Amino acid sequence: MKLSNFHINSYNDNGFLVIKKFFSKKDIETISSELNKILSADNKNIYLYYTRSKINKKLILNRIENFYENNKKIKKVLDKKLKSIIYQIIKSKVNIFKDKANIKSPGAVGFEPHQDLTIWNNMYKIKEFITVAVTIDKSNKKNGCLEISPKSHIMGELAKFEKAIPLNKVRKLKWKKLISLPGDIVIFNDKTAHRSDSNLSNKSRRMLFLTYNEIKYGSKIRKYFKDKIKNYPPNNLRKKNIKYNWKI
Ligand SMILES: O=C(O)CCC(=O)C(=O)O
Repeated sequence: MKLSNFHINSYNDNGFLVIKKFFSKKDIETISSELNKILSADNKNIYLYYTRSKINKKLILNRIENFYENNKKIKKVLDKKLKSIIYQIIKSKVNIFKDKANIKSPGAVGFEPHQDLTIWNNMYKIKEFITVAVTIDKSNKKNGCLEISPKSHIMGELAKFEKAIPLNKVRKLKWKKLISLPGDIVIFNDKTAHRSDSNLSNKSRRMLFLTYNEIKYGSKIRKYFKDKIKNYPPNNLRKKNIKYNWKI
């Protein structure tokens, strides 16, 4: 897909860009069925995170991480198309930095308003990250669609390190609910404030979040996941008597 100047200016002005129907139905079906296969396979390199449902306190699947480098079919669908679209926006080639599928099973809690910058600030000396969110299941107000704050990317750091944006600032920001259909994408950067509500519907709301860095910073994905499972391992790799803290 070739982006117009209108798209690129819109990304630069607002801090995000929505592209409807970016991935075909077939692409999304491939990703969806591969995510399901991951759940029934036992690949120790792909990490499954579970939390408690806010509706009935049952253990529910929350996130799948590190599938990008461990599932050839998903990688093939995503790789070229996303790298090409990012290239058109930031005029630089990129490497994948991290990947996750937020499953948002029924009852999953939402995400507090935050900028990714406050968590990854200068991580591995990388100065800027760009993320693409890919809708797998339709998202709406009931299942906690992504919400973005237009123009927040030019407001500097809105929160302290590893913290959510404080309420007095959240109230002053504009918020836009991004209701989406399978195949839609939204591109934003590490300064763009975003959040989402809990999923109070009876179906999952799966959305991929693929984060990239410019190639001049190298390829850090392996290092990222090595450090990640040390600091915040998936449920099946946790040690007893240690409290692990999820940072936004
Ligand atoms: O999945 C969502 O609803 C939001 C995800 C998010 O904000 C994040 O992972 O940083």
